[in-house]
Amino acid sequence: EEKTRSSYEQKLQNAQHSVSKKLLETALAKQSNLIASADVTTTQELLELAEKVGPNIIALKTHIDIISDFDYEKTIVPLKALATKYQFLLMEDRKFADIGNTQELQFTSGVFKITDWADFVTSQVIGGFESLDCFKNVGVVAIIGMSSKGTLTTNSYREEALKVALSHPNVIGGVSQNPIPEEILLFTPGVNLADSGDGKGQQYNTPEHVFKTLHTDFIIVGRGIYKSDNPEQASITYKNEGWSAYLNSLEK
Ligand code: 6AU
Repeated sequence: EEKTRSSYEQKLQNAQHSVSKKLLETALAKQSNLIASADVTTTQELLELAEKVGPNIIALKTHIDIISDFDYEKTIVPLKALATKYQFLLMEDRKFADIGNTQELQFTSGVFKITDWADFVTSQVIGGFESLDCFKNVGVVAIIGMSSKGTLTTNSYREEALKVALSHPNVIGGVSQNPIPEEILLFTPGVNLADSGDGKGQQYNTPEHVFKTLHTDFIIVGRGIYKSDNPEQASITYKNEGWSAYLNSLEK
C-alpha cells in the first residue's frame, strides 16, 4: 500500500510560519496549487501576465532582475495592487548564494529592494545556516535540488541542504525534484504538459507525475503559461490539472 500524503488542511494545522499559512489558505480558498513563473522582460508584459493569470494562481514568481525597465513606482506598486486584487503572493526567485552579509545587502538594497515587496524568496543554502538569518521578514524557499540536466545537487548535497533547510526558522519550503520531509512545503518547477525539455538543459514532468511521485505541494509553471497563445486559458488548464493531481495524490 502506497504511503498517503498530508492534505493542505492538515499542513495548515501544523504550519508555524505566517507565509506557509498564507500559501496554504490561499491554495484552499482558490482550489489552486499553481505558481506562475513570470519570466518576461518588461514591466508591461509582467503586469499584463499578472492580470490574466492572477485569479488562478496562489503566487506569481518573478526574476525581477530581468525586467529591463524596472522602476519601483511603475513596476512594483501596480504589481502589488494586482496581488491584493487577485489574492496571490509574490515570490522573488533570486536564488541568493552568498555569505549572509552580502545576501542581506542584495535583499535590502540596490534598485530592487526585494525586502519591501516580496512575500517569499528563493535561496541556495550553500552559504550555510547563518546565511539565511537575514530573511527575517519573509519566508525562504531553499533550493534543495535543481531540475536541469547535470545539476550538482546530488543525493549527498540534497541531504546536507535539507538539514540546513529543516533546521532554519526562516525556511518555509524547498525547491526539489525529489520528495522532502513534510515539515516544509515542496515547490516543484520543471512542469510542462507539452514539452519534455527546452534544449537548454531544462527537464519537464507533468503535474500528475510530480504530485503522485514527489507529493509536491505547489507546481511552478513558466513557459507553459507565459509563452502560450492564451496565458489566461493555460493558467486555468494548469490550475485544474494541478488540483486534480493533488486530489488524486490524497487517495491510497
Ligand atoms: O517552466 P519554465 O521552464 O519556463 O520555467 C521554470 C522556472 C524558471 C526557473 O528559474 C525556475 O522555474 N526553476 C527553479 C526555481 C523556481 O527555483 C529551480 C529549478 O531547479 N528549476 C527551475 O526551472 O523561472
